[in-house]
This record gives sequence, C-alpha cells and structure tokens, in this order.
Amino acid sequence: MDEIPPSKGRLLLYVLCSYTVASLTAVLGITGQIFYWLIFDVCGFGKKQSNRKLNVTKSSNPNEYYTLIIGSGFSGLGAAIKLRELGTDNFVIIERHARVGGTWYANTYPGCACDVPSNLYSFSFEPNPNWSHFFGRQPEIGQYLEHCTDKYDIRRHIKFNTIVTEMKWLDDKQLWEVTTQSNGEENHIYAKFVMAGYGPLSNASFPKDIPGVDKFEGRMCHTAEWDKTLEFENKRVAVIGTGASAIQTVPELQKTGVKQLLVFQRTPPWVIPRADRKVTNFEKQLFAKFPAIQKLIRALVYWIRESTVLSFVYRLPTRYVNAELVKYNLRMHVKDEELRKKLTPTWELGCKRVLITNDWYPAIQKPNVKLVTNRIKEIKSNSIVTYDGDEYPVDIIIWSTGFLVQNFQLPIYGVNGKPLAEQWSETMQARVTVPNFPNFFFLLGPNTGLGHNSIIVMIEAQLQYITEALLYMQENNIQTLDVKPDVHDKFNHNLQAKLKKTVWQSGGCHSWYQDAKGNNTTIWPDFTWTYILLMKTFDFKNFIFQR
Ligand SMILES: Cc1cc2nc3c(=O)[nH]c(=O)nc-3n(C[C@H](O)[C@H](O)[C@H](O)COP(=O)(O)OP(=O)(O)OC[C@H]3O[C@@H](n4cnc5c(N)ncnc54)[C@H](O)[C@@H]3O)c2cc1C
Ligand SMILES: *[C@@H]1O[C@H](CO)[C@@H](O)[C@H](O)[C@H]1NC(C)=O
Ligand SMILES: *[C@@H]1O[C@H](CO)[C@@H](O)[C@H](O)[C@H]1NC(C)=O
Ligand SMILES: *[C@@H]1O[C@H](CO)[C@@H](O)[C@H](O)[C@H]1NC(C)=O
Ligand SMILES: *[C@@H]1O[C@H](CO)[C@@H](O)[C@H](O)[C@H]1NC(C)=O
Ligand SMILES: CC(=O)N[C@H]1CO[C@H](CO)[C@@H](O)[C@@H]1O
Repeated sequence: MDEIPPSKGRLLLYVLCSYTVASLTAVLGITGQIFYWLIFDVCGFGKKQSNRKLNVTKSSNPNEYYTLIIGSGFSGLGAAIKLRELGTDNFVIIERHARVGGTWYANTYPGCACDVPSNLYSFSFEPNPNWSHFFGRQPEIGQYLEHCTDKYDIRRHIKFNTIVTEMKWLDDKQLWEVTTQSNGEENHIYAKFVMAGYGPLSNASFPKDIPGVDKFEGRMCHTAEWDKTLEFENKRVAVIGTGASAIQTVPELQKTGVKQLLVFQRTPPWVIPRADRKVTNFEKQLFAKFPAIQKLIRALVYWIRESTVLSFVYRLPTRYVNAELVKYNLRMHVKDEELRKKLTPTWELGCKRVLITNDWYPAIQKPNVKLVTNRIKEIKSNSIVTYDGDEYPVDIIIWSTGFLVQNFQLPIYGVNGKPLAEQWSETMQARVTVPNFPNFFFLLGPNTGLGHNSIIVMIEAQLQYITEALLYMQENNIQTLDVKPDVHDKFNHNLQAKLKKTVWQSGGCHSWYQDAKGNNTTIWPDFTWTYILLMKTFDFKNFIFQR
C-alpha cells in the first residue's frame, strides 16, 4: 500500500502497452472472424441453417407444448425467437413478472445501466441504432426487449404473472410436467422440452448475518426490488454493499438532496473508467443506414473485451500493467490517503467483478456521503450499529447486496424422480444439459457467467447448440436426449481444473462466483469464442437417446 507510484514515463509505457495488446487482439480477432466466415459460411463448409425447419405437430391436449420456456429476459426471449425462426409456434413462456425484460424489468434503481457497451450488449440479429448512450440505460434496454417481443411476435406466447413452482419428468410419457401458479391457482403444463432461462441474477439476496432487520422502523428495499415511492430529500440513507449496483446508484442518490448518504462497505471493488458518451443523432442515422458500421463497432468492442482473458485466465504479464493502471485511476481520483486505503482492494484486479464507472470515486468524496468500513453488527429501529460500537441513525436502507447465485431452489425431478437438488448437493454443474434430466436445457446455467464480456454472446451460443440438437433429434426420429454422465463429469472436472489457475480462484478473494465449498460455479474460464465454437455443433456422440 505504501508502494512508490510509478513515474509518468512508466505510466505512459503501461498505457501504450495496454492499448497495443487490445488493438492486436482486435486485429487478430477480426481477421480470424473474417476467415472463419469465408470458409464456413460463404463457402458452405458449415450446414446452412436458414432452410432447416422443425416439423412439430400439435398435441390434442391444449395444455401440452413442444417447448416450455421459463423467463422472458434475454435468454427466454432469445429461445422463443429461435423457435419461431425454426418454424414452430408450439411453445409457451412462463414469466412471473408482469412484463418482459427479466433483469431489465426488475432493476429500476436510479443509475441502472449495462456495463458492456450496448452495441455488444444486444442480440447480434437485432442491432439497435437508437441507443442513446454508448452504455444503454435500464429503461431503454427494457424497451429494446419489448421491441424484440413485438417484432418477433412473441407476446402471445407469454403467460405473465405466472410462476413455475415445480418440474417433473414423466418417464412413461416422455414429457415434462410443469406446475405453475398464478393468482393462487395451480396448473399443470406438459412439454417435451424445457428451456430454463430463469436468470442467475434474478433472486435478490440479503445478508444473513445481520440481526434486527425486522425491527427497523424506517423504509427499505433491495436495488433489484426498487420501491419507486421512496423519497430521499433530507433523509438519512444507508446503502449496504459496494458491488455493481451500489456503484451505479450511490452517485445518483447523492444528487437527490439526501441529508446524509452512508455507504457500508465490506470489501472495496476495483474500479475502471467508463468510456461513455451520448450517441449523436448523426451516428444513429449512420447506424440505421449502414448497419455494417455498427457491426464493425460491435466486433471491435467484443475483441477488445476478449483481450482481458489473456490476463484473467492465461495470466500474461499484461495483468501487472493493468493493475498499475487501476491503481493510478484510484490515486488520481482519491487524494486523501486514509480514504484511499479504505478504497484499495486486497486482491488482484478481476478476482471480484471489475466495476466500470466515472462517478463512484467523486460521489464517495461528496460532503453528504460517508464511507463506513466497519462491519455491521445489528440494525435497530432507527439506526445501524457497527462492531466498533458506532451507531448511525438512518431513515432508509437500500440493500445492494446482490443475488442468490448459489442457492438453486427450483424443485426439478428427473429420471426416476431424482431431484436436481440431490445431484447438485455438492456443487452445481451443467453443460447446457445435466445427466438424468432429459430434454432439459439450461440457459445461462452454471459456469456460463462472464467477468469480462457480454453474456448475450453466451446465450446466443447456447441457442445455436439447442437448435442443432432439436434438428438432429427430428432428423433421426429421436424423442429424448440425456447427456452421458462421464462426459458431463469430465467436462466439469476440466473446467474446475482450468478455473484453479484463473484470477477468480487464485486472485486472493472470496466472491459470489464461488459456492460455499469454494467451487467456482459461475464463471466460464476462457475466451467466449471457444465457447461459441464448442456450441456450434451438436455433439450427438455424447448423448443417450430414446426413440
Ligand atoms: C443490474 C444488472 C446489470 C447487468 N449488466 C450486465 C451487463 O452489462 N453485461 C452483461 O453481460 N450482463 C449484465 N448483467 C447480467 C444479466 O443478468 C444478464 O446479462 C441477462 O440479463 C440475463 O438474462 P436472462 O434472461 O438469462 O435472465 P433474467 O433477465 O434474470 O430473466 C429471467 C426471467 O425469468 C423469470 N423467472 C425466474 N424464475 C421463474 C419462475 N420460477 N417462474 C417464472 N418466471 C421465472 C424472472 O422473473 C425473469 O424475468 C446485469 C445484471 C444486473 C442485475
Ligand atoms: C411433418 O410431419 C407430418 C407427420 O409426422 C408429416 O405427415 C409431414 O409430411 C411432415 N412435413 C414435413 C415438411 O416434413
Ligand atoms: C429505432 O427507432 C426507429 C424510429 O423511432 C424505430 O422505427 C425502430 O424500430 C427502432 N429500432 C429499435 C431496434 O428499437
Ligand atoms: C427464486 O425465488 C423464488 C421465490 O423464493 C423461488 O420459488 C425460486 O425457486 C427461486 N429461483 C431459483 C432459480 O432458485
Ligand atoms: C467441489 O465440487 C466437487 C464435486 O465436483 C466436490 O467433490 C468438492 O467437494 C467441491 N468442493 C471443493 C472445494 O472442491
Ligand atoms: C474443483 C476445484 O477446482 N475446487 C477448488 C475451488 O476453489 C477452492 C479455493 O477457492 C479450492 O480449494 C478448490 O480445490
């Protein structure tokens, strides 16, 4: 911490080095992409998918579908769009919310935005020339998903305000029996396939080690369950947590005229600047007229992002360069040495999610904001007490404490009534499919999360795989597929072995990427293009089929 900061010349060298690595990756990546496209798509070494359709016959039971989709976020909507493209209407989407959007419907806290540029954080097949900023804000991402829903005529397939409460595989019928609840009424829906796009970040998490929450007499809410009726003016507000949502909302709350904003931090995040700006009308028109330009920007952003894998996963020396640059960013914005100490993480850049913002450091230094680093001991009727005995009076508490990533609660029963909870009691593992759970596809299941790039890339890769699987089954008259257990185990074993060496497991932190046993169940530890290639074709040899 008392290290001597590098000289100006050295810093300049670091910046140059960092830019060079990013540019080289981009050039190599885009060149590779063009060659791949020429060889496989233009010259037709890959199978043309556009004219391959599913031939699905409607069941006589009105409650039986070819596919049931859980969720209408990017995953669920993407799956529905693919099914329509494959020529079938025989599916239903179950959504517990009143509208589509998932993450982008639920998270309405002030400041909510994506942290991957919108040109990349959107479907590749549905570019949007209208993004107001480089990093789209929550309302417009929500609108974008509404737009996709209507454009691809998905809305009529969605049952809103309905929650999936249980799923059972019926061995004799080769069908999933899905129990749903809506308005207190229980229903059963049957489907040959289930595509589960329930969203790994859709169940809000609250700390379990803080007593007295129920005694609090003020108002409170979680960032993912935002209470629009909250008034902040002249109030004493506590934000608990300093993760991705907190760093977006604290700068906005600070501006609402709060009397005092207390930010309770357990561990500080590494922060890098957000290269954001408004998109001009000229650019929007350009994008609308020449979609190729937007495609190129998308590719550039994608490959520059991919270059971080070199330091996070492959541990190239660029990681030291990047570490110096984030430290410089902190030194430049926070002059007060004591505060800076509190804001300096003890782990390596990347181990916990790197946060992208320009407003966090300035906001935390405003006169009406106070960073509290002592652990919270308890909550009283009108205050928060820390372990060092300080008591902070508060009127409103904002929980910015993340999501239940590791507690999978959906009851699912596979072959012979085997519960998934039992199979996952040690650790959650999947590879789009899970052994003993035939015809069940996870969208963004275990180990498909990213610390560096747009998750939509992963969703689209999985949808490609599922499409290939469905077509293969139809072409070969197959009714059910179940992944071979040894293939599944080997895949996950290799994955965990690879993870061990990455920044997420060896970077000196404990994060929400890991489960209680220390297994890393969230991150895909590689380039996303290796995942895309892995998902490109259906590896039928790895499955057990029933006709
Ligand atoms: C604030 C925030 C910012 C983010 N920013 C980025 C970013 O910049 N880049 C990035 O790559 N990722 C980001 N993410 C991750 C984000 O979750 C994913 O990018 C993506 O939105 C996930 O889409 P999804 O459809 O898989 O899940 P979700 O969007 O969570 O959708 C799941 C849907 O399923 C529904 N559902 C769940 N269970 C049931 C059930 N039992 N019955 C019925 N319906 C159910 C939920 O209500 C929800 O609508 C962010 C996440 C958050 C919370
Ligand atoms: C679709 O399936 C039905 C019945 O299985 C069959 O009669 C029909 O010819 C098929 N159509 C196509 C285009 O394959
Ligand atoms: C962008 O805006 C135009 C004009 O308002 C609209 O027609 C188009 O559907 C929008 N595109 C998307 C992807 O939202
Ligand atoms: C999310 O929480 C709801 C309500 O507690 C629960 O029914 C559901 O199973 C949870 N989802 C997952 C994926 O754990
Ligand atoms: C991780 O998961 C494996 C099962 O794949 C389990 O045996 C092990 O106990 C878990 N925990 C650790 C720390 O490896
Ligand atoms: C399977 C695996 O890689 N497990 C490792 C997960 O990470 C913990 C530490 O975080 C290791 O102890 C495990 O061996």
